[in-house]
Order: sequence, then structure tokens, then C-alpha cells
Amino acid sequence: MEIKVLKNVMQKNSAIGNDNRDVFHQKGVYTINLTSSPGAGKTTLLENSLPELMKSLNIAIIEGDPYTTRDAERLAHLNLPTIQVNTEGGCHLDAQMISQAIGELDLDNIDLCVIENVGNLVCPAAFDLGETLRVMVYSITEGADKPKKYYNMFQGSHVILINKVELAELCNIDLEATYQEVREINPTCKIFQISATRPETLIEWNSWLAHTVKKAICQ
Ligand SMILES: Nc1nc2c(ncn2[C@@H]2O[C@H](COP(=O)(O)OP(=O)(O)OP(=O)(O)O)[C@@H](O)[C@H]2O)c(=O)[nH]1
Ligand SMILES: [Mg+2]
Repeated sequence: MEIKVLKNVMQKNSAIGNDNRDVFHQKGVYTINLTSSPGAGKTTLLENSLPELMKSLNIAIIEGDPYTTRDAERLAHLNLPTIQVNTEGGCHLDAQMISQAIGELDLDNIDLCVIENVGNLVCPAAFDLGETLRVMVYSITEGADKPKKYYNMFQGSHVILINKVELAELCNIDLEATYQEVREINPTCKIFQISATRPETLIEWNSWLAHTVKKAICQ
């Protein structure tokens, strides 16, 4: 008797993730998998970044949520193509869910597809969705000990947005030490320090992302 359930699930997810990546690539769509713990600021970031990014990119949103459409409703005024994926309590999106969502999008007219994952610092780190870039929002209000506790998520992210930095003093956080710990775990990721509620702190991130997407889709 052969029991390989977990391995099979992960292999299947990776295979579908690679298929998704091929589809995105063929259609010239750059994709972001946006991860964080619950409430770290993913939707707030989108509320305040997308209006700027929309000026030069055609954007679609895939919203992951255990049960509700609340985040999609917060972004509805932007009038972007949006697909809601409810995991029915599941703690992460997987590649099959994204494959289904892709079928609902007009990829020929999209430059950037933003996937907001379910808030969780463990499971989303293990499930490749076929994204180009994994972007993590790390809210300092969760505590300075999180990078080493949730090593895989920090280590596997291409970009880490250290968020809610205006609350550092209130939360007793040494921002420089936090930056250094993130850097130690992930020596190559891009790091931005932001307050997602304050659009003026997102200028550098917005311009880096717009530039990166345009460069990639023009190749
Ligand atoms: N003070 C402060 N509050 C913030 C900041 N960013 C987000 N918030 C607040 O944090 C709360 C949660 O933000 P969301 O954007 O909903 O977080 P999320 O990661 O999308 O949450 P889930 O989708 O439920 O995982 C909201 O009340 C935001 O206003 C920030 O930079 N500073
Ligand atoms: Mg959200």
C-alpha cells in the first residue's frame, strides 16, 4: 500500500501553478500573489495603490476570502475586473482556484493581475499560484518576533512591505532592527517601509511596481 497524500497534493498544486504561469506568460500578464496575516493591510494597500497603478496599467483583481465579498466590495468603486474566490473556510488559495478564476478573466486585456490571498502566514507560503511575484505585507503591529517564526513566508517572498510603520513607537518596535531581521532571513527581496493608509508613503512602491511590470510585459 502506498500512502503519499500530502506529497501528491503539493505536486498537483505545483503542476497547476506552472500551467497558470504559462498561461499568464503567454498572455503577457504580470501576476502578484499578495500575502499577509489577517488584517496586516493587503486590501488597504490595494485601495491606495491601485488608483495610481491604474493610470498606466490594465489591472484585474482576484480576491481570496474564506467566506465574504467584503474586500471585493471595498475595491468595487475602482471598476476593475474582479473575481471573488471563497475558500469556504480554507486558509489559503491554491493553484486550481486561480486556474478557474483565470477562465473568467479577459487576459488579452490585462497587464497586471493582483491576487489577494487569504490572511495567513503559514499555508499560502506552500502553495504556488503561478504568480510572477510574491508580495508580502508585514504589519509591525503583529510584533517584531514574526519574521523568524514565519520563516518560510518571509524567506519565499520577492517583496516585503513593512506596514503600519507610523505605529512603531506605540508598538515598541525598533524599525531598523526589524528591517535587519527581515534582511537576514531574505537577503535578496525588495523591502519597502510603508503606511498603507497614507498614499504618500506608497509612491516609491507604486513607481517600482509600475516600472517592473512594464519592463516585464514589454519583453
Ligand atoms: N494605522 C494603520 N492602520 C492600517 C494600516 N494599514 C492598514 N491598516 C488598518 O488595518 C486594518 C486591516 O486592514 P486590511 O487592509 O483590511 O487588512 P487585510 O490584510 O486586507 O485583512 P484580511 O483580508 O482580512 O486578511 C484596517 O482597519 C486598516 O485601516 C496602516 O498603515 N496604518
Ligand atoms: Mg483584505
